Amino acid sequence: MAGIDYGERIPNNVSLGENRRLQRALEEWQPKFLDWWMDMGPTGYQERDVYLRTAVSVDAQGWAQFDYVKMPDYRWGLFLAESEPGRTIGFGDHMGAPAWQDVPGEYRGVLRRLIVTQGDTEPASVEQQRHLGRTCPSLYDLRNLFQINVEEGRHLWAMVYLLDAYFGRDGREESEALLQRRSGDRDKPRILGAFNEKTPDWLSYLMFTYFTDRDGKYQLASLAESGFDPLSRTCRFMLTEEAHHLFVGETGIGRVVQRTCELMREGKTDDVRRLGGLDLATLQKYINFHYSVSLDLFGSEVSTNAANFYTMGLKGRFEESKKRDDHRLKDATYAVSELAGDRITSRETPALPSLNERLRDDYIADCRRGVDRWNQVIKKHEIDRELRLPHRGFHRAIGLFGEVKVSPDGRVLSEAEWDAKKHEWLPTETDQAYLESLMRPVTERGRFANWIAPPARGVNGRPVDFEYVRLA
Ligand code: BYC
Repeated sequence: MAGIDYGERIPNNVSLGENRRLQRALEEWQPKFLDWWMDMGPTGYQERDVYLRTAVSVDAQGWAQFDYVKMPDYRWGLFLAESEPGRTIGFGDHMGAPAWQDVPGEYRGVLRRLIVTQGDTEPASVEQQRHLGRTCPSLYDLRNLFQINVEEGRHLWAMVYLLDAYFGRDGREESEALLQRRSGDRDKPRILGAFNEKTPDWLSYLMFTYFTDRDGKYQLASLAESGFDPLSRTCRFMLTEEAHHLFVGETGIGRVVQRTCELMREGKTDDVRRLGGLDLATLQKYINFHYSVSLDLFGSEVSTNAANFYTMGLKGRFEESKKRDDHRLKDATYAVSELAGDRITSRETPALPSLNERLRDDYIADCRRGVDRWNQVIKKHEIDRELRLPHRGFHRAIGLFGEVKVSPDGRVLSEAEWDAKKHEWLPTETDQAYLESLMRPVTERGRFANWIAPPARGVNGRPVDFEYVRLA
């Protein structure tokens, strides 16, 4: 087990104490991070005790401990998964060579860009979620929100470590810039589209943790295959924490679906808004929105960047090491969507530039599994309705489908047809206003807002009515 030295100012398992220059750089960055956290992190509750998990080792058995912590006192640390002795690069032109322990000079710029893009999403999501504490549906949910927020903060630390440790002055400048961009800001926005959208209510938040955090899972898993070993090890440990974020999204939406079905049955109506619930039609619109903006996060279907990342050995495929092929893909092909007039077809395309699309396909299959589980809940209530993922071309801004309008069932539409229908497919101002009217805080132990069912169990073996956040 690789222990973490809590005696040091920045808990870590990277022998930080032996690198004075890096330690000083990070100790200088730490107060700036805390200023950012106080300015842009969760509003309210900063002085409250929250029942949080903190990473204490990278051991698969018991890597975390749970206790009450005030968020600004959270021990954000630097943890890398154990190194694998003799690890070699698993794909691309350098396949079989020893994994790089330092940045390969010729790939410095590209690698920095990848790390910055990943790093930028972490503080962005904290900024997007900062006002949600005010309207929490329960203490249990409030605690989960804060758990995710502090861990996204730790993921920012993880990327800043790589920048400061391996990219010299440029890296330190990027670390500063990560604290300066702001989600949704016109002049200095976050890098990727979905991270500049608002997360104004708890349904959007649960959708975000289901759909957008899941992009995180796939991107991190691809970076965990990297030939640059420190990046690979960092991402491997981040994935351990990420699992909880996805759990919050999947079970959260599942609980909303559950409550909606209960209300539909009790009131013998589809229109559960009358009963203070969220109707399935509204849930479908939020799925349509969050799924489509998250699909954009995979980049264009055909991308030279993606081909280069792979050939250079910097970013692999999802579960690269489990695949049985040559891991170079120079002669391979992959089926990618194409537009033929107003028809959507697919065409075999060289595999290397299609890697974004391939990762998007893996992601789509994973998204579908959760939707199937929500549909099981609906079925159990003997309700003859289904939630669906819209067509991949629906409401896209990046890549092939950014140029056309596509209906949820995959028909290419004229602008006029789109304008006439879009209010049926995407949340409207009226939907948003209704949702906001439901967002009233519930902070009594064991109580839940009317629009969401309680979870099946509490956190870390604690009961559902545990005092997850101490309000006094
Ligand atoms: N918005 O060649 P293309 C997470 C840019 S989430 C704005 O198609 P490429 C998390 C692109 O940057 C995971 N711009 O794309 C979740 C490029 O610009 P340049 C985050 C976009 O490079 C929840 C140009 O368009 N991690 O961890 O193949 C909470 C041409 O693009 C977008 C990563 O993303 C967009 N959606 O792929 C907390 C991994 N899409 O270079 C955390 C690192 C593309 O021409 N990033 N563009 O100026 C990457 O691997 C790649 O940068 C991307 C884009 C997959 C994002």
